[in-house]
Amino acid sequence: MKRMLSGIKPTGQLTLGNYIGALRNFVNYQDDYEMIVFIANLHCITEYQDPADLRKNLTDAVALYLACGLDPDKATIFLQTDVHAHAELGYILACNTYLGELNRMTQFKDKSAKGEKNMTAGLYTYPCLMAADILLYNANYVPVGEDQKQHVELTRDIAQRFNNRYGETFVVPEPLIAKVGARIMSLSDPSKKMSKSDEANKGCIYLLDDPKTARKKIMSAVTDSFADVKLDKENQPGLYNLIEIASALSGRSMEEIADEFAGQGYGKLKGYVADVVCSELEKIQSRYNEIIESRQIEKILSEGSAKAAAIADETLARVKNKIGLEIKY
Ligand code: ATP
Ligand code: LTN
Repeated sequence: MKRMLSGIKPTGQLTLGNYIGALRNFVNYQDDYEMIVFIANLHCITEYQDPADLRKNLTDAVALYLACGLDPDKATIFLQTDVHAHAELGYILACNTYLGELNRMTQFKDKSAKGEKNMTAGLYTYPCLMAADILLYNANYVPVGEDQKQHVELTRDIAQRFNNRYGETFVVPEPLIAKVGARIMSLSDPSKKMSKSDEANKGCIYLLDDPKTARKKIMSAVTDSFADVKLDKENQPGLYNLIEIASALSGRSMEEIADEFAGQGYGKLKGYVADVVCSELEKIQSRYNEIIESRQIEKILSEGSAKAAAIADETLARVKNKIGLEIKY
């Protein structure tokens, strides 16, 4: 069975973008692949997090993984910091990555271009840690949203370089990007990705938003003044995004949905999108509440990290041996 690995940062609450672009796909893959998913808590401290908020977000993220359908009997689920090999291999890979490569990472470039102050060294070297996350497990595939493709490609370059330098060590992974929903856009600004760090909060639907709030956000989503339901990503990006959300969640094609609402006002389409989203949120939230009450999270994480550490420690030992970092007795 091929192995698949992915992670989500527990920065703030998980969003509908995380669900459609990543989480939902993990659930679909867990029957056919050996699935490893983790909570990337080391990645999220590349920017300051309030400790109490972070603790709460960690629990919520695990509970949401489970509520969305990840099954601990099928997938290995753990917290990144519970497997020490991530930080250690992250450092080793940083020593095999060039500054020029990190300078080209768009996520970092965009943040610097915005003139963000207090950017940390951790944010800069983050792709090396992400490469470690993936390479430790010899993962064949990495299901991610569009924004992470570049980081997986860098991981491939780092793995190939290491293999060339030290001999065959790492499996070179491939990114796996869904055809629909790989980049859900903000409802208030369809030129931007729907993001947890959306300060105004209006453009982002959180998986724990109460359905009334989610409906309001959808009904006031920015569209256009053409007053014509069509699939035109370039000229009607807001509308396109709404149809993509509905398509991803309903399994209907985007064309079919656009045809159904052609000639009707945007209000009707928005109402449909809201129905689809709210019914998904209600399902997720009711399971989330059960999981929080069942108090199983700690046990699931400790079993998950034991399984993960067995794989990761073996890879790390091989890496150290190849590099010549240990004395052989
Ligand atoms: P931020 O929103 O702060 O930029 P993030 O949500 O991108 O953070 P993660 O939580 O680590 O960061 O993302 C987890 C997964 O969700 C990744 O695979 C990412 O590509 C995917 N993802 C995130 N936002 C979207 C989106 N708007 N559309 C589709 N996929 C997304
Ligand atoms: N960088 C990703 C989260 C992430 C990840 C990973 C995804 C960290 N490590 C390994 C896939 C594989 C993000 O910011 N969305």
